Amino acid sequence: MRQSTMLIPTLKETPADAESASHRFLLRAGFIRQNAAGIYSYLPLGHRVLKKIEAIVREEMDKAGCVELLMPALQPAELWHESGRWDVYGPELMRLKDRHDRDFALGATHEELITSLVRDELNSYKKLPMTLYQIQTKYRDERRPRFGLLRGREFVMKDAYSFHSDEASLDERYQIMYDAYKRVFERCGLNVRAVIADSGAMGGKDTHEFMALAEIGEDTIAYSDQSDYAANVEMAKVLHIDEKPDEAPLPLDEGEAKRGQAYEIETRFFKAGEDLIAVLFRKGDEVNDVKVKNALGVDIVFEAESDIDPLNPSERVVVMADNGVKNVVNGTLLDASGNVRHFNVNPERDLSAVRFDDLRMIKEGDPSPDGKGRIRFARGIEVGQVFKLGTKYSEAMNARFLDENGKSRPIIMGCYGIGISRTLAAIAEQHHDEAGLKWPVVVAPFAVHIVPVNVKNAEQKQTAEALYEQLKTQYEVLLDDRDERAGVKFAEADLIGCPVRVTVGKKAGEGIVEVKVRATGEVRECNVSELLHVVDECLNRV
Ligand code: 9G3
Repeated sequence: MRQSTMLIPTLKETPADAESASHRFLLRAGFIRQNAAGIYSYLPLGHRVLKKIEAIVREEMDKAGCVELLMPALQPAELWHESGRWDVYGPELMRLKDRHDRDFALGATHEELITSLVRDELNSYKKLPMTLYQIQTKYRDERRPRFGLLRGREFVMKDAYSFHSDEASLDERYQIMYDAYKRVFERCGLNVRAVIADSGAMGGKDTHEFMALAEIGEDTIAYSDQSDYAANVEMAKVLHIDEKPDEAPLPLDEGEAKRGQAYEIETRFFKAGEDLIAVLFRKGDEVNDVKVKNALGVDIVFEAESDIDPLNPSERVVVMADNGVKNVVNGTLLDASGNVRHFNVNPERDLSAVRFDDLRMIKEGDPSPDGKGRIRFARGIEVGQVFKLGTKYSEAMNARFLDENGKSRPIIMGCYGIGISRTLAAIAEQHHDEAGLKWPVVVAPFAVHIVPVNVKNAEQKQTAEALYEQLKTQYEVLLDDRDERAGVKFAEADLIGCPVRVTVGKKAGEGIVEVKVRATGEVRECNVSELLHVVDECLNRV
């Protein structure tokens, strides 16, 4: 492709609102342009990368036995009423009315749509299992879109849905998708960790998130330094180790309160529906709301205010405590405002009615839940997620099948997402330096970037054109045929980040050109007669 025909509006300055590296460089290198908050155009270079990522995803999905289809972005509200989610989601679900004043949702995800599609077809065990997928634009009206493509309001997702007659079949499909996801991200050149994640409001049970490691990531991963254990920090289990100080238990509230981390027990209150929950935990520990809601078996809990005394509750309150509280002897119980309410609290004697559970956030240095090594933290960008949905949607929407005994059962489902546009940004986060982007070969907008230093020099121009004609038979080549200063061309080539750059300069007359590997900065001269071989070597090594 000739650069003079391409729309690559590079920027010299970093736009003020670009807070992440990928946001900064994708804007500056002319890959994307913002049209509104969280809404972007993929300019030609960005579009080429997006299509390459889609192609890798499509190849792995097809290899994994998934069948592609395409569903509408405009979804009739009736389906979201059937699933009960029309009223569950707030302003994040974008809604509109058609000319007949009928309600529609702009698709944030497609569980309802796909279930309504298959429920009249997949009505016999003979037609199961089946896995369908699409690559489609999704809409989620994020309160705070940020970091460019990392958290947009319109984005490209591959979403797959699987349908099964039994759990064993779902488990098998889940593993196939899990392995396919590992291959997708490996091929994209992304350093990704699959972490145990919380199923959240999605119902179902198992779920894993695929996290691209990056400082800018919004999620925190807890991983073991000596095994492949890794979990979303909110899901990481804390191994309880029974270690008590050898101190004699004293009578409750007699004498004086002992202060400090070893003795203090803090209290926090939550509301779960109508219930008021008090959670006791050791000073220095942090309550994990996700664990509290999962322990209570509810979808969501909200922080609550209360000055109730957890030991002598004046009204109905469920009192729970993190396992760490068991190791306290002669503890000092602080109420939600941090005031001492009791002291010399000894759990076996004074907290016998309290329900103990793993309720705290895991911390760096904690033993890994699998007993191997210690926990470390890393930031990650969630680029993929696999869910065992169970029958949440098939029951709500009456998607049933007749089993081999003629008994009607709800279809068992799984769902699997990859953020295509988010993956593009994650690759940029992991592959850049201060000069710009450094695309892995398989997703690069072009494999080779030919840069003649001075197009006014006949020798350089002819050599560049000849090399372009020759190389483009083997590779995708971008020829910088613009009449621009050399410095500008080099800086822009580094910004755009094609894996190999061929510079045609003064030595063109002697048949010598310079080859630069963007990823390593390695530069070497070679004769034009051996260029194809050298480029081949560079591309296969990068
Ligand atoms: C909504 C809105 C936002 C949402 C959802 C629904 C996240 C929603 C979870 C999923 C689960 C899986 C299929 C592909 C993989 C992920 N944010 N989720 O359901 F209405 Cl506004 O999307 N869906």
